[in-house]
Formats: sequence, C-alpha cells, structure tokens
Amino acid sequence: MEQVAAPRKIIHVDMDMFYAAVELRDRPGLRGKPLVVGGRPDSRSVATTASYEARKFGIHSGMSCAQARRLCPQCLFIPPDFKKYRHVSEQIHAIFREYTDLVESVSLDEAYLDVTRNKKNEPSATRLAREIKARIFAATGLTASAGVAANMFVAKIASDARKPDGLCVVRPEQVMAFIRPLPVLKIPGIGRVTDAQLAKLGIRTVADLEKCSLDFLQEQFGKSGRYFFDIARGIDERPVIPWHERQSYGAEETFASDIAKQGPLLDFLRDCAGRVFMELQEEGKLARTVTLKIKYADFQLVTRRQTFADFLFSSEDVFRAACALLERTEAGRRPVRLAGIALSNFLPARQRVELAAAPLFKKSDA
Ligand code: TTP
Ligand code: MG
Repeated sequence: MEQVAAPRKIIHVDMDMFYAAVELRDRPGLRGKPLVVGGRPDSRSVATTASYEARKFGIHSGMSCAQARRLCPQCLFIPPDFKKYRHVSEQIHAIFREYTDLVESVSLDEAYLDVTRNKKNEPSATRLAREIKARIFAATGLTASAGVAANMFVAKIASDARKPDGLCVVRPEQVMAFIRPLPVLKIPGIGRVTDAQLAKLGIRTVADLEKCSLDFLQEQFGKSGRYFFDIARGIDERPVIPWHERQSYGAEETFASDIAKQGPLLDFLRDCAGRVFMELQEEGKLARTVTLKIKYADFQLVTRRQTFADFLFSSEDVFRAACALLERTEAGRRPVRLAGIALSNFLPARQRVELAAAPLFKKSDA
C-alpha cells in the first residue's frame, strides 16, 4: 500500500507592528496616534515601523522619514531602541522553544515553528497557536498574529491574513482557494523587482502563476521558476531549519608583512568596507555599528567601535567610520599585522530584499 506522509503542522508567528507596538506599550499616552519608529524626519533616516494609525496615511516601513512627515505632518517620530526589541525577541523565542526545538527565526519578531511533534504532545496546532499567542501577550503585553498550515509559505501568508492579533488556520483542502486570489507580491521571496517582471508577463495573482508551465517559468526565472511553479500549487517542502540571525558581519586579514604606514592600511580598509557592506546588503540588512579591529606587530589587539544614530547606507559610510576609528589607534606609528572591520546592530531592511538575496533560496540551494 502506498504510504502517504501525514501533513506537517507549521505555525508562523509574527508580532504586530513590532517596534511601534513596543513603544506604544511603554508610552500609553501615545496610543491611537500616528507614530513612526525611525530617525528624525530632517535626517536621511527611514521608517522602521509605522503604527496602524500612521499606515492609514500611506506610511510604511522603509519609507524615508521625510516623506512620512509629508504624508502626515502630525506624525510622531520615535527613535528605535533595539535593546528593548531584542529583549522582547528573546522572550518570545524562549516561549517558542517550550513547544519545539524546530524554530526558524526569520527576524526579531517572526519565526516558524514545526509542531508536527511537539514538547506538549498536543495534536492540535490551532490550540498550540492560540496558547502561544496568549503566552506572548502575558509575558510581553504585546499581540502577535499566527498562521497555521501544512507548510511554511501558507503559514506565513496566513499569519498576515488576520492582523492584528489574528489567528488563521488554513487546512490542506483550503489551500488553493486561499492562495489563488493573492497578488504575487504576497509570496515570500517576491519583491518589487520580481513583481514588476511578473507583471510584464501579465502575471499578477497566484491564479495567473498557476496557469504557467514549469518550462516557461524556468526559462523566465531560472532556478526560482521551480519555486514559483510549486508555490502556485500550494506546495512548499522546505523544512523548518532551526536558525538564528547572525549578529555581525566582518572581514579581516593578517597581512603578508606588517604595515607601517597609514596609506596602505587605508587602501585595505576601503576594500574591506566594500566587501563587508556588500555581504550585509545581500542579506538585505543595514547596520548602525562599526567595529575596527587592529592587531599590532607585537600581537596586541585593540578594537574601536562606534554606534551611529543613523544607519550606514553605503560602503563609503562604512569606510569613513573606519577611518575615524583608525585615528583612535596607533596605526601609522606602530606596525600593524592584522586589520578588520565588523558591522552589527542591524535594521532588517527586508523590503529591499529581492528574490536572489532572500535567505530561503540560499538555504534550499545549499
Ligand atoms: P514586520 O513584521 O514586517 O512589520 P511589523 O511587525 O512592524 O508590522 P506587521 O503588524 O505588519 O507585522 O517587521 C517587524 C519589525 O522589523 C518592524 O516592527 C520593524 C522592523 N523592520 C524594519 O526595520 N525595516 C523594514 O523594512 C521592515 C519591513 C521591518
Ligand atoms: Mg511583524
């Protein structure tokens, strides 16, 4: 007799307007007001989150704060407090791990849980999702939305379907009716660039995508064609892989011979800044902290670090920061055997992540 694997039970949990919700929790007087978490509107900074009231004015994550103010002059701007968000993130992840070790963390406020087998021996994923939401609220005072489905992509879309404080369960027999009307932009991994490419081909919804042959999609989109083809049929076999976001990105080098002068060191740092910035950019992130590491010829190691109010938007920004940090070392006066740059303190600028850079493809290709 043919063995049919039982469907998996995946829960996707995503906090509601995360950074803004944390700030509103801590400033109850501001509830109901349009609010953006981001830098000052007269700086080059971007909105990390807009409260639901602010979203009514068309403000969204990734928009410049200057534009947000134009859309809504009475909008309040609150600087991000990453330490607070990280703390909440640790709280919710601790809750997740009480249910399963199969937790794939996507960002501070978002994770997939495979609860097919779970530590509570609870067969109903719906009941688990309800309980997890309640536990999160009790521990943090914040609401989360959850999606329950047999695979990651449907669970992800489901968690978004009833925001805020939502719970949406999509059973296997409901999947096609649920996904067919969706615009392709809703598919995880499809960003604005791919969406525009698909639109040119007349493909706007999942139903449109479903009509395309595998050959056609592979011809148009290479490796991603297969992913699109499967997604359009509600198929997503990616396993939930326990994974945690990297905390820093860096590059360093021990030189073939010690460097005594600043000039060649600056050349190296320029190159290094470019490499590290590019790596970060490929992950769709921006950083606020630059760390310079210098090891002198006598093996003494020093680090110099600076955290900026604003994100570093280019490799030139990173290079300039590294140069300023270099001034705070004895490089140029003492020979240096190793130098390196690390970036940390991230903004997960996921909106700018396009298909090629989306981690889910990197993982399944590996
Ligand atoms: P999201 O879960 O995408 O958004 P959200 O939690 O603010 O709102 P929603 O209720 O729609 O889920 O992102 C989580 C946090 O990540 C968000 O609060 C701020 C941060 N973030 C950025 O810093 N930049 C971005 O471009 C996005 C999309 C999010
Ligand atoms: Mg969220």
